[in-house]
Amino acid sequence: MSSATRINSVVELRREVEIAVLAVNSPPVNALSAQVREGIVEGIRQAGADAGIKAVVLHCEGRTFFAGADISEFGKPPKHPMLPEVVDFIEASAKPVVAALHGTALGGGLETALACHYRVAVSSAKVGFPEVKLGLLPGAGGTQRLPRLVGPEKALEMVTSGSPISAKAAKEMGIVDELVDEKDLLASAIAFARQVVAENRPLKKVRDLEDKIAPARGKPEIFEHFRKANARKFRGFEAPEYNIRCIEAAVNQPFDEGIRLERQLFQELVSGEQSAAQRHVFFAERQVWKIPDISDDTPTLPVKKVGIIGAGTMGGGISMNFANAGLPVTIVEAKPEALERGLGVIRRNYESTAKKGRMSMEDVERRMGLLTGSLKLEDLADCDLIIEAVFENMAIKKEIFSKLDAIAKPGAILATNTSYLNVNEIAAMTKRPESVLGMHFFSPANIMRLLEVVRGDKTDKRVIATAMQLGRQIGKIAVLVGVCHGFVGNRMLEPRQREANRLILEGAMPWDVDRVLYEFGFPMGPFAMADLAGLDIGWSRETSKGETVREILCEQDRRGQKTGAGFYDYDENRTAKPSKLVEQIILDLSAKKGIARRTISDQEILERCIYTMVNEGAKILEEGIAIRASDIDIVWINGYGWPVYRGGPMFYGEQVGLGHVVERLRDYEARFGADFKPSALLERLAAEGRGFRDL
Ligand code: T1G
Repeated sequence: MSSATRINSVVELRREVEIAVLAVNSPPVNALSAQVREGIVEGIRQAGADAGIKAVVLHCEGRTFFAGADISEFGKPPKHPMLPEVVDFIEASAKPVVAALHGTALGGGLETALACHYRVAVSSAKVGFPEVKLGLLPGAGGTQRLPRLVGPEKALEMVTSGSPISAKAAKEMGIVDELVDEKDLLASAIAFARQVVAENRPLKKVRDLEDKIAPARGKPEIFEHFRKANARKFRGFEAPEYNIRCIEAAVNQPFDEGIRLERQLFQELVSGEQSAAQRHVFFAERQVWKIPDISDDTPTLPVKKVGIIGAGTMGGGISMNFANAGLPVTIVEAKPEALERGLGVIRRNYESTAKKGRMSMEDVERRMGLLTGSLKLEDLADCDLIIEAVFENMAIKKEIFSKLDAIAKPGAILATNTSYLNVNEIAAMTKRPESVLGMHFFSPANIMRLLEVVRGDKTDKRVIATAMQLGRQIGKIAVLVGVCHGFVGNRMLEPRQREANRLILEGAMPWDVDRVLYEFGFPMGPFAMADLAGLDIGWSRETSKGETVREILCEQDRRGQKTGAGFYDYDENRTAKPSKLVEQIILDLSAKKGIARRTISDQEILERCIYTMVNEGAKILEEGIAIRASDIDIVWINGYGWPVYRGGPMFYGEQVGLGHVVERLRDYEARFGADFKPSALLERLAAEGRGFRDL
């Protein structure tokens, strides 16, 4: 090795005889911050000016090639050179620049690589354009260079899905020129650069490529078809359409024209509400793991064997998570037929995944092989973690925990999957409350990403650290919450349900409320959701008094989709239609309750359903049930279908303005009572002109 020049604190230029290595080291993920951008441009400039240098290798140290632009810089005053300037500078270099890819070359990182004249990668590398997940588009030439390399169809898929592809697939698609040895990326990249020089290969500028886009020119049907095929998936999101327009421009307009449009559309998105919300979610998803009084180096307890009590819908789904992670699971049921049914459901689940080609039959057998059924609690004596997932009844749960206390080995973690009940009361049934906590999964538990980890008053920090780590290990996003009725998610669901039920008695119809929340971005409204889940959950004819619409519907055997009728009528394709009969039931009940129905605006429906949630969230923060407001946002986005492009209820409250939320709540309080009384925290923040993020 000959010599090195430090360009700045994160970039160094090393000379390997006639090849220069531009080495970047900006942990944790070599984000393309202002310093990195500056260093790259200066490095290319110096290499260009050095006659002895024939080519440049762009290489990142640490775990990955550039993982994209520095997301934390968005929304702040621009610092030049901006990334578009950097990529143009690289591409315009008179000497070949070879990008050496490892880790995750994403977003601006891949755009930087596409501006290089050649790209080599280790097989484990991944490349992709995740910008759409941030409500953005590749704003440094990616939407114009990618289709020139891979064609419009593949480019559309990559920029609208945001999913990375493997280096192998990238090689097949022409993004990567050569796959090199895992152990020796830099040496292989230098050797490749030497070969380029030795063979006097041309400076391959992606911007000049035509062969992949020319065949699609003047064929708008390609894009129309793509839009139609993905309309449902893209519903509510702005960014996908902006990405499609850029790819369409890449095919039909000269490169620089396309770049101009890309720049304009990028600016529109980056300064918009949706991207601000999705960037908030990006960082919020990384904050949830940080617990102020439990440091990252808190020792965790070994979990090699898991026990699940209950093989019903929740118990079965929970078991699959651990089997998927390679952990042996013993599932205990009270009756043999229930156990058999539970294991049968799990096998059918796996087999249907295999039928869709997303798992091999060997995989199915291996995971089923990790599951052992039992009818005896005693068989859980050697488990490191036991999760109770039985019927939501306090007496039953208390009985189970007092038995478990006598059976489970010392140090075993005892968790309850309760959705509402007091974890401290359950823990008090044992002599080891420090080992008891809640692990609240969401149905279907093998699919839903959210896990509420419920911290009891006496739960040990190592037990919490272990549960959070396990959550990550089984692919969940774990949020630590405190003990209260319904924890965070279900507690905030109650005011929304309450208002929805009131609104249909005051003048709206179920399909009005559902339409407003559907258009807001939820996958479905509360009444369609109730029909899907079944209206008779927790209902019995003996105790039914016909005092709510739901009770009356159940009394008339309208139990939801499963009976073809609930709040809606359902046809043979389970398509929901507003029901004249339900309308009459509601009108009659309003009259019976002496409620004078009135016209209710969509805005009132939205405000009463959403602002009451924000208010409840503020109370949750006041009580310390949630560590931070963004945790509440993550709960609602990953557990209750809150649209990610609205950032979560607390972020949305801030975007609307807490002052406005308080004003609207006060108005409803004056008209409808104390349920709308703004929480003290909300009042204070509004008065001080501050937000939850300032807490
Ligand atoms: N900018 C700023 N910080 C980032 C970052 C980024 N691009 N990527 C990661 N971090 C931080 C993250 O907040 C965390 O910080 C730490 O790094 C480790 O991340 C113009 C517009 C690369 C797959 O969207 O997907 O380029 O919490 O915990 O699980 O066209 O990070 O430790 O303080 O996630 O190993 C496009 C985003 C940007 C990729 C690694 N790029 N990053 O996952 O670690 S937009 C992205 C990721 C763009 C241009 C456009 C993942 C990862 P802290 P981590 P990980």
